[in-house]
This record gives sequence, structure tokens and C-alpha cells, in this order.
Amino acid sequence: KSSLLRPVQFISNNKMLTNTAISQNEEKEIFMNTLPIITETILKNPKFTELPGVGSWMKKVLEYNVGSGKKSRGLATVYSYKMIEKPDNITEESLRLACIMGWCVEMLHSYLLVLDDIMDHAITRRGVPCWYRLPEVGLGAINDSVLMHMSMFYILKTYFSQKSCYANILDTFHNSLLNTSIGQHLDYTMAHHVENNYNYFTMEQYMAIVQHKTAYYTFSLPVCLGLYLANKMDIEMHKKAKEITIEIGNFFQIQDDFIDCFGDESVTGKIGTDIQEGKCTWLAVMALQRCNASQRSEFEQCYGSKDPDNVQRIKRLYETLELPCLYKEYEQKLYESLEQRVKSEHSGELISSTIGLRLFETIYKRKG
Ligand code: GPP
Ligand code: MG
Ligand code: MG
Ligand code: MG
Repeated sequence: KSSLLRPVQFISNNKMLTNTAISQNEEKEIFMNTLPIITETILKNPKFTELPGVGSWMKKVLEYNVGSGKKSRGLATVYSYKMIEKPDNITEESLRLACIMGWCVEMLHSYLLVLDDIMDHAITRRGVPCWYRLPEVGLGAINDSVLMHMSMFYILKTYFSQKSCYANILDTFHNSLLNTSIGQHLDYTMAHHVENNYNYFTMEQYMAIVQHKTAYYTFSLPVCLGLYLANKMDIEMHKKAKEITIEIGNFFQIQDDFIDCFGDESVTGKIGTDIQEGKCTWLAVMALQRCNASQRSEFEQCYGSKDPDNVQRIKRLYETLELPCLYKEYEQKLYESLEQRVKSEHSGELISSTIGLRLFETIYKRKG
């Protein structure tokens, strides 16, 4: 294991010592143990008990779409809460609520993935066929995603409506979804209306896409929820946390783009479609920045094509342009700059940088 991946040793004088005795696997297990509470609560909704056929369909939807996967976002919610909350306030009940909140983020994610896979013509997800590709599902998947989304709000209402931060929590979910759908709109239209004019594939445009479609809901949302769970309402603190989580979330999508092209399907559980779909990815933007005229014309000829030979030519072009190497360097630099920030910052900023570094460590060098 790389020495960079040692557990974050929290600075003891600011009482942010997290329980380093609990390994990441144990944290995941505790989180997983809360899933039955989620399923049970949803299925006990009178709307579903009154119509048992719909209830049993909902059960299938949840079993197939929620619970598998890395659960980065759900776990990030729990980590954030644990890091922000005063150790004396962390109880079994407060941790259970943090896990429930984490599952709400996971449900939002599952809801988005079901729709995203339809839009991206994806084939597999988490090692199994995408939900919409099951013969008994089809485009009914669109409605199933609405069922998941609304059930997420039912969970929030059941467990958090009596809390003073309920309105803030709802607002945070709504804002994240608005951002995500803005990003998804940009992602979709860039790929489908570009008409072989790759002048639109700029780094600025790319950053706007990924910040909206991924960074907000992947890391800003969990950290913001962690702050609310710990009753931290301070606007400045939220602002700082947002800045750093967006930076990490943007990189998370760069990794996703890299893995789509160069990842191992047996690890990622999904078959890449970015080149075929003509997506504005980090690799495509970097390639366009670095290629000469003949490489650019090859790119224009092959990109956005389903022909496996064209896809291979694009992959070879990325390699010729040394993008895998640049990617590794980028990741390393980001890690070092986050470490540096933790070392040099004070008070409010220290909290967000420390959370940022810890979250970054969970995705550093990820393969899936
Ligand atoms: C990830 O993009 C973005 C999302 C999952 C957001 C979807 C938003 C909607 C409003 C539906 P991606 O397509 O690169 O993800 P993946 O590689 O996992 O398919
Ligand atoms: Mg996709
Ligand atoms: Mg997509
Ligand atoms: Mg992707």
C-alpha cells in the first residue's frame, strides 16, 4: 500500500480525531447494516401496502439498483458527519441517522444512474445489465427512477422532518439535483449537437459540465449534509467545504472518464461508451489540445463512432499523446496540493481541507 494512503492522522488539538480503530471495511459493514431499515421503511409506506403488486415491484427496483456499487457518496456522508461532529455528540443513534442520510444520497445516485444509462446507451452497470435493459423493465425504468426518488424523500420525511435542519436538508437535495440536471443537459447536448465541430470541446466547457453533473452531488452534497447533521449552519464553513469538494468532485469525474476508456470492465462493472457516444470527456479535450493537424483529422473522423476500429484508433491516439501519463501526474499533484493545504491552513478552513484530503484518499488511484 502506498505510504500516501496511510489513515489521515487528525490534528489532536482540534478534537477531530476520528475513530481510526474502525477500518474502512468495518465502516462499510456498519453502513450496509442500515440498508434493511431503508427498504423496510419504504415498503411500509401505506401507498405500497395498499397496492401490494406495486410494493413488490418497488422491492425489486430497490434490490437491483440500491445497495450494490462502491457507495462512495453514502460513505462520504457518514465520514463527513463523523469528522465534523464533536466526539461527545457521536452516539449510536446519531450514527444510525448519518447512515440513513447516506442511503438517501445513494438513492439519489441510483435514481440518476438509471436515467443516465438510458441517455448514454449503456449496457452494463455494476457488473449486471443496466436496469432499463431488462426485458420486463424497458422504458418503465424512467418511472422506476421517479419511484426511487420519491421514496428517498419519504425516508427523509420519516427520519428528519422533526429536526431543525429539515428545510436545509431538503433545499440541499433540491439544489444538488438542479445542478446535476444542468450538467447532464450540457453533457448530453455537447455530445449530440456538436456536429463534428470540436471547437466546443474546451477545458472551460468540460469543467462546467463535470462540476454540475458530478461534483455537486458526489462530494458537495454529502459534506454539506454532514455539516447539517452536526448542526453546523455557518455559511462561511459551507462555502469553504463546497470549494474543496467541487475540486475533488471534478477530479472524480476526470477519473471516471479515464476509467471509461482505460479501465478494466471486470473491475468497473460497466462497459465504456464515451468515445462511441462522442462525449466531451477529459481525454477528448486534452487530446484536442495536444494533437497536430493530422491527429485532429483522425480524431474528427473516428470520434463518436460505434465502429470498434474507430474506437481503437481513438484509444491509440490518446496513448500516443501520452494522456495516461498526464492523468497520473494530475492526480499526484492534486494529492500533494491537498496535503499542503491541510498542513498550512487554520481553523474553519482546516476542517474542510482535512475532510477533502480524507475523501480524496478514498478515491486516490481508483480503478473502478
Ligand atoms: C455521470 O456521468 C453523471 C451522472 C450519473 C449524472 C446523471 C444525471 C441525470 C440528471 C440523469 P457518466 O455518464 O460519465 O457516468 P457513468 O460513467 O457512471 O455512466
Ligand atoms: Mg453514463
Ligand atoms: Mg452520462
Ligand atoms: Mg462515465
